[in-house]
Amino acid sequence: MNQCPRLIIVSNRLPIQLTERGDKISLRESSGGLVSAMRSFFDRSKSDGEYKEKIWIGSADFPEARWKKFVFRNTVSTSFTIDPIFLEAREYSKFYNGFCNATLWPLFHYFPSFVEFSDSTFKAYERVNQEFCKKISNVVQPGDTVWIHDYQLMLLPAMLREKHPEISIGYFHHIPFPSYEIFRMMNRPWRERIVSGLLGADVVGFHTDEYVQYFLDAVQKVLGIAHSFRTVQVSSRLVQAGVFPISIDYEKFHQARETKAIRVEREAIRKKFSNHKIIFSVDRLDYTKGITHRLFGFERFLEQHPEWQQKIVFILVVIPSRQIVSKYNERKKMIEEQVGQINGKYSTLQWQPILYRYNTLSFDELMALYQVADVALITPLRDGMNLVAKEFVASRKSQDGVLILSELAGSAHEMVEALLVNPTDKTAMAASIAEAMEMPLEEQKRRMQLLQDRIREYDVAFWVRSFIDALNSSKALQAERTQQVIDNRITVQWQEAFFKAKRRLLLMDYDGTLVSFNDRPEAALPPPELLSWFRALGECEQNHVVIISGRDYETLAKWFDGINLSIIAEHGACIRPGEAGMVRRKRLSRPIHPSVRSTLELFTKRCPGSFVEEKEFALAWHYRSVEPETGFNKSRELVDCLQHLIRNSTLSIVDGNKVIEVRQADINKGAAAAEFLDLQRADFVLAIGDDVTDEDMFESIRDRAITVKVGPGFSCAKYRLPESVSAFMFLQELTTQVHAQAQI
Ligand code: GDG
Repeated sequence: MNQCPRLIIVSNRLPIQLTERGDKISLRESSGGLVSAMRSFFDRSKSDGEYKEKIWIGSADFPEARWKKFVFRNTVSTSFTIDPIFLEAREYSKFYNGFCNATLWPLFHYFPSFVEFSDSTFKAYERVNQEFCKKISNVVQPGDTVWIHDYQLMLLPAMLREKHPEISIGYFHHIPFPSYEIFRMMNRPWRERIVSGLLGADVVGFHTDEYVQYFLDAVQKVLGIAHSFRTVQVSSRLVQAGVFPISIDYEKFHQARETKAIRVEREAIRKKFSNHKIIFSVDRLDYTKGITHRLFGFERFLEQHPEWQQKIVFILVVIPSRQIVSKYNERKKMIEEQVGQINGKYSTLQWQPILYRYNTLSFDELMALYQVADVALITPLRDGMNLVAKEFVASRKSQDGVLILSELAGSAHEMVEALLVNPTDKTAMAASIAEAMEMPLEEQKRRMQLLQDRIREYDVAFWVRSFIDALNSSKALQAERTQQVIDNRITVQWQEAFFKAKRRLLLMDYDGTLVSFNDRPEAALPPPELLSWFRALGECEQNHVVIISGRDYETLAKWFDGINLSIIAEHGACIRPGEAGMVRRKRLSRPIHPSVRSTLELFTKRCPGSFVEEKEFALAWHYRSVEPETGFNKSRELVDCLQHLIRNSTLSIVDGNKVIEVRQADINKGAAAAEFLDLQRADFVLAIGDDVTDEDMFESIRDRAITVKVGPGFSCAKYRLPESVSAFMFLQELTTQVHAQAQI
């Protein structure tokens, strides 16, 4: 293990600019959100020495020769060790302008009609991700943490995992993750590559809970892997999806008022617009930013509120971006025509409603604008988060000013004190501008204070810290949840413990554990050897065998008639202690709603081979005999449908092994198993099962029992028995040898 863990940050572009003028080459760290996030985090955590080295890997937008010249002449002094990847220009363009910005960007921002589908740009995307993988492989050492950023590198986590199974990999997604209806517009191979690509990470992070849900939904629908508590099991690894809303370096924006350069800028703007209220917006040129819709909203405001004409100015700053992609140039033309049209219509000889600028801003100019504006109008049609909204709030030292924010930006989830608008609704936008104009100072301050308190507390250092903590604890969880595979040594230990024990309790699931699954559940009869083995166990009063199953009581009672064992049927709804015990049935608080039954029946009709099993406390839809892909797809649809249906009821859904069951939420194997344990005082307890319903049992008695999961899949059991080993044979071996010894 590496004694000096290192953090390797990976993003499409490096956070530096390397310029060459004449003989002089200079390097400047860029002021982007991610680099200032990382820098401020490391500045604050310098003393803890968590990472001995931080390396930033990304593609260079400067020629290799310039880098070599620079490194030869200088010691690179940045917050990070910079390690550039040099990609061939045409390849990079196919990757970046092609698949990244003409396919993924519009699709993930809900602009399906803008999406270009091209196999050749996807191939370039694969190749560039592969180049990143090669580069990182040359650098990475055991014990390192690799943190990959954003949609340009979604295939990279899995590529890297294949080569370095043990390293810690995090991925953060900065843009929205779309709903499945949008995501599925990509062909199946791309979908599979992207979803499995992301699952190469240990933690996959998003800005909002909604994006996490959409991602997990895609995992389930594309790869058929179910999730629970935002965790997915990929072969023997656990992958966690989490919500980590990115933020800003609050103090950098809050304290910036003090610099002279900003003061000069600010005073100049104030002087120019001394009798005007200022509305301000700044965005990269992008169709997702909703600039044309915003202009419509502003125009509607001028139309409906003539009293504000000549008293207001809208400073609209658009930052040049992605000029090679045709959709961006079209957008520029549209914006400029619209600005011209509004200015033409409303201007007087002394006044113009919109001051439009198409250029980048220096940090001082940006700060000055944040500080002088009365209103920030930030109305993207979609935005992963939107940091401008947070920067505006942090810059308002005197706590006045109003933020109007699109409800479709990720930041709207946290910034609820802003005036939230639908960016396509020009009437609502006009009303919000009017409300902002008239808002009393006290109310402005009340809202601003709440917004500032939140951003100060959950700033960017918090974001980095919480992601890295999640990554570290995901590794710890993996270690904890990695089941020990049962071997000879363990079997011998258990035999000794069994032999010594005064009372032994064996809690055994039936289908999939003691007998194999059968297309027809009624045909999965216990084989004669199983019955005789149970009989032998039951004859010794030290042993207490419990069959714990989702099956109905009558079937189990008939099959095990005459054998001294207990039955927990229907996941605990019906319990019979011992052979001659009283059968106890729990009462259903009310019958399962008829709409659940009709839904299951509808799915049965649509899906030949499936059927509904009626239990006393549950309804189960079985799809074991359905063609696998159809069965799986239909079962996902059914789960979605049932989730809506049973919301706010006392029912729960169990997504079992080729069966979906709806039942009372408080009835489960966990509660029933714990009840037996509490009564028995057994000093050897073994619980064994294969299905998700057995997880309740493992969870509830984990600290008091030997818990064994049969076969693959996520489990909180401590031990695992490979599917290839018959659970019945294993148990027989365990107990009969002990009995043989006892006879001697
Ligand atoms: C992705 C997601 C998510 C912009 N122009 C100038 C300038 N900026 C600075 C702003 C702000 C940042 O760039 C833009 O903020 P975004 O939130 O749009 O960030 P992006 O990196 O473009 O976008 C987005 C973000 O990632 C973080 O996860 O919020 O949803 O699309 O910091 O101040 N700064 C200066 N001059 C400019 O001309 N000085």
